[in-house]
Amino acid sequence: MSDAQYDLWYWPSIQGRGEFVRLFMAAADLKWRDRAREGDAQALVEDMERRAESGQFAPYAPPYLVERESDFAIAQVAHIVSWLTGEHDLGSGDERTNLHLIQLQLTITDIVAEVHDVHHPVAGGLYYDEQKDAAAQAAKAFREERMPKYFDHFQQALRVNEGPFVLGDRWSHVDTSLFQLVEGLRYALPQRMKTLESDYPDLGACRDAVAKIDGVAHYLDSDSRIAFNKDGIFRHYEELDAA
Ligand SMILES: N[C@@H](CCC(=O)N[C@@H](CS)C(=O)NCC(=O)O)C(=O)O
Repeated sequence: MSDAQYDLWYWPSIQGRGEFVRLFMAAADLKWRDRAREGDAQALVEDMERRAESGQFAPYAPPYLVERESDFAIAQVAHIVSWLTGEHDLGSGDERTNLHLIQLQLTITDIVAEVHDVHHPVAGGLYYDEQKDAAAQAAKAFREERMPKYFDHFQQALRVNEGPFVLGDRWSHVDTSLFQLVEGLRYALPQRMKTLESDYPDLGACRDAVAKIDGVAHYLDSDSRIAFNKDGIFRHYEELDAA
């Protein structure tokens, strides 16, 4: 019998959006089962169908997290990590600050959607090869305009309490997601990150501090942390990267 409190449901062969939830749970020492990795993608499809037919509110898309004892299922990365924050008393202790953390997490959701749209600017249902020209255009705009604008914003947030985390010396769901954002962009756009990162030392310091959280360090060292690949959200296509 597993002692896991939660079931995470997400596509098994990529980090994807599921990784933001995994990193948060790892930092918080929460135990979960990665259900589609124990089974396969079909198991995920079937679980979603079952929930859609249950007459209860159901997730639209993975990732979603299930509290095993109650079968309560909750979707949307930003929503999942803020729900867990409340459940396990991992917030700032101040309601308005917690709202600002959620605001930042939702902004991370926005940039993650833009990262996806760089390689799929026309349609998610088409292959990358079918939209390469549009992707090149989208990548240029993302690298030159969007990345610095988002990074300015995250750096400003990291300076409110003088780092290394957004709350100062206490990590939150925003920091674990910033870690994944930096890691993902380093993989996808290494040349761009190399030139940009020197302007954003606070972002790198946050990334390094998250990597040192015991639960995260242990997780990163485990088989559960699979490598980035060309099916995930953060994808490396050489032609989309430039300094
Ligand atoms: N805003 C949602 C996005 C969820 C999402 O787009 N999930 C993807 C996988 S990363 C999916 O399977 N989408 C199916 C669909 O949109 O039809 C979140 O942050 O969790």
